[in-house]
Amino acid sequence: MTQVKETPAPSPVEGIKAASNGLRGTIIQTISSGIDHFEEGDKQLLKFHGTYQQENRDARKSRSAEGLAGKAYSFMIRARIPGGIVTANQWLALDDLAGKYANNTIRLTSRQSIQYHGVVMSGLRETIAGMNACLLSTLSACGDVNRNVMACPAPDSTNPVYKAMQEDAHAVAMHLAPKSSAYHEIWVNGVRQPTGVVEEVDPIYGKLWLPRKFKTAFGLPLDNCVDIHAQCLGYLAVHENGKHTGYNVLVGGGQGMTHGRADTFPHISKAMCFITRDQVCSAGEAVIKLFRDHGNRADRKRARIKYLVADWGVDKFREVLATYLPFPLVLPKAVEVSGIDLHLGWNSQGDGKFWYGLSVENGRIKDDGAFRLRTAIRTIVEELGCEVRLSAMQDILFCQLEESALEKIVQILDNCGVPLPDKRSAVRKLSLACPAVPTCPLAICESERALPGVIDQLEPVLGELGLYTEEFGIRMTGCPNGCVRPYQSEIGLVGRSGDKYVVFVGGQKNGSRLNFLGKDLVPRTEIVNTLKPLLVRYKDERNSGENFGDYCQRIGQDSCKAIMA
Ligand code: SRM
Ligand code: SF4
Repeated sequence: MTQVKETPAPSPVEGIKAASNGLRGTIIQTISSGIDHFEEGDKQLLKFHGTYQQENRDARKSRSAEGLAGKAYSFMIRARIPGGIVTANQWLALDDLAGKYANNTIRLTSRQSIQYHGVVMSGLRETIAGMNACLLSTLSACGDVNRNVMACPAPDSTNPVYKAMQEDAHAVAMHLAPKSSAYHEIWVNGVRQPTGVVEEVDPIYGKLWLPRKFKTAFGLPLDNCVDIHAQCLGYLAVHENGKHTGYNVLVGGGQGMTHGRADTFPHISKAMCFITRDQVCSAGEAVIKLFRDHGNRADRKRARIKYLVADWGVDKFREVLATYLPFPLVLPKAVEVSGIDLHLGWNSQGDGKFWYGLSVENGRIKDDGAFRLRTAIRTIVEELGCEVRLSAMQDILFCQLEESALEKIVQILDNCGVPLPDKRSAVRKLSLACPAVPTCPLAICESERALPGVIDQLEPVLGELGLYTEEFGIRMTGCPNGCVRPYQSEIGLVGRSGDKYVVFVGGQKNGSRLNFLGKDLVPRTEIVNTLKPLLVRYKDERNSGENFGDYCQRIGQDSCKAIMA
């Protein structure tokens, strides 16, 4: 008797999407009811609208001591900013909203966007409406759709590829944006919700959207500041005979994994085909539709497109992709990423204007005592009327500046107690941390609040070893989901349990490979002591020009583990 293979049941989120009435759920009814939080179904749908329901985890103890029932609910709101480009007026409006409705901070994200934290239900609609009023959206900043499309933000006109990538990123973002009318009904127009079922089928995503989130970026080989190999879909610029002829389409990057589940893992994207610039939208649509039709809808831990690439292999993926592309598949060109630029400090744009890149520690823009970063940025943008660009390294670039602006910027930063990029160690500038506690519900350990202390401990050790100016970074996350791409970093610190982290080493600054596990369950206070013997060996044994990650790769995982044991 032939056995019939059972199809696994779709995950509960699939049911929520199917019954969502075009992503409406009962969001508007809940907002109007005056309660402070949403129930599970709407919580899932809110993500498509760009917001997550969260809880202040710091407040748990004090609430229970005060006998307060329930949680301190609030919302994280994320913008969609293709290529991270924001006008001066938009920045000032975002800053106003941070003060009016959020916790007085703006969080730059690892995908060139911004987030608010701490918005309560009574300000949720006003904040999202306010963002739309300055022509920014939150639609599809989160959810099972294509998220914010990244592109290297440098306003560098000496190489036309930068502008081309920024334009193409915008075109792809608009092409892949969901066509749901629920978003404007709920947040922008305040139109009464239609009663009954809304028959809306998205032309690209269909009725059930994607099996899981989807991420896209444009990068160039010499400057992989967007970490193109961590993306579901990457467009890597190809130059032939000095001309930008198109892009290699890379598919299947991703970082998230789950401790104890060996079938989940970070994965580096693979080159699938070559396309010309006029094919960027149709190629993106083809990859998305392939994922829509073949992605895993039963197990959300294995639902990312990287698992299709890993399970099928490149040849089968290409074969299937060819059936979705509206043009013949051309094999990719021989192009690899080779560098990264942080775009910090004072730079000529090549068109008579300048930009100034400011390093923002872990992306958190706030005023805190004598350190008044939020005021400094607001003053610079107000006084210079400059365009703002956000980087995937959680930094900010002030653009289209006159030569005379430098003096003013330095003066404003100085007045506000903000260190200039050249006053920060290389390791601090190259490091990233995710928000983790208190806002992220998935955090196992601290991250944004912990990394500065780890770097404080590390800097004197680097000084002592003569490695202070060495260019390598630490990326820390409060759980294995990998929100700041820690599995590609020279040093990755991933929250494991309580105050203990997994220490990874051996990545490449330019994001071209994965690192490997060096030591598990390291208490936070022991991280620097654990790394020190490896740094000593690096200093003594490195080849000329060899960086820390390359050294760790050369001596191999077993040796690194033994040295750090
Ligand atoms: Fe992320 C979930 C923050 C970039 C992989 N991420 C979350 C949530 C929304 C937690 C949740 O589901 O409730 C975090 C909100 C924390 C908070 O309090 O704000 C969160 N992710 C972030 C940000 C803000 C980190 C940052 O420090 O900048 C980044 C927002 C980017 C943006 O503007 O869109 C952010 N997240 C990433 C990246 C990096 C990237 O995209 O280049 C990754 C790894 C790449 C990837 O997707 O594989 C990433 N986030 C995840 C995952 C793991 C997904 C998986 O494949 O298993 C989760 C968990 C999930 O989706 O269930 C997650
Ligand atoms: Fe939260 Fe984990 Fe992402 Fe950090 S890596 S923001 S702890 S989901």
